[in-house]
Amino acid sequence: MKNKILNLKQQLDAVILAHNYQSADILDIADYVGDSFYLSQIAKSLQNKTIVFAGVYFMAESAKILSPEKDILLPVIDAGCPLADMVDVPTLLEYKQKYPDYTFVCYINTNAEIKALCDVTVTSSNAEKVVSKLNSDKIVFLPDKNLGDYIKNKFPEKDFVIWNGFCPTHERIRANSILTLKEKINDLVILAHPECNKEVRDIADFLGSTKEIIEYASNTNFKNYLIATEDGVIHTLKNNNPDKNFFVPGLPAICMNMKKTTLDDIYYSLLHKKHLISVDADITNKARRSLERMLELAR
Ligand code: CIZ
Repeated sequence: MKNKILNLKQQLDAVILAHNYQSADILDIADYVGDSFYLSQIAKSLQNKTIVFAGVYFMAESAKILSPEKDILLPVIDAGCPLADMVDVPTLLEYKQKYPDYTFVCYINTNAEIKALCDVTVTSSNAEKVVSKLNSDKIVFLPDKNLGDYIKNKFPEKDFVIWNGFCPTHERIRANSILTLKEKINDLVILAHPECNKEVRDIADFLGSTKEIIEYASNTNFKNYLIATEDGVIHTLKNNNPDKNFFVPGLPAICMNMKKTTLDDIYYSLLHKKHLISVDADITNKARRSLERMLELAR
């Protein structure tokens, strides 16, 4: 299947992008691996017309918004994001009425019509920088309450209204499982994603996005790391750092949506050009403004 994919990819002059949370066999055949924003930027910079995005819906949609002229394919159309689905347009419009003088900051894990209604998008790696540059002390942050709380604590002078959403995969990671492992393993360095709950964030040695967690483990010289984020990053961490040990607390934190995509899906996505992502032109223009504002502020 890997050879079939590589041949077809060459024939079609296509590129495969895979999110850090994909399964190992997908990560191994991808041309580029990274977080959703890095991959959207890569999609924009490539000359190739056809891009297969192995990830979840909002990611392929963000790539399409930044590169409307390209064919962005999502191999499994119902690979969604429960966190992104925790915001709906009518409730967001109610919030906008209730908080008319607030700046609406949305996490990249949102659907296009939500980004279109927000002032700026952020990722977990640039949220702090973007918020620090906003000319506003009143912020509505959505949809992730954990990332929102983490950012809020960095800006005690600002007034935050935080949406009540969460990532079910990160929410399942428990501080007591981490502490149990810490008792057994000497010098365990805890690296956690800010989508984790407060108890986990409070005991972490380092908090960062997938990209920052991967960089931190590669650029430091400890032996034992505990990884509190989706399990997909472990493959890259082990490949990049064969002499280091990576542990997970309790059962691995697996996002079922991220793991829906298989090699067969990638092959049939290329063969039948499916599923072609399309975003309404008006939504594209408004959502692109929110994404481009992030780029400008995160520079
Ligand atoms: O930005 C992303 O792709 C997400 C959802 C998480 C991360 O930290 O990479």
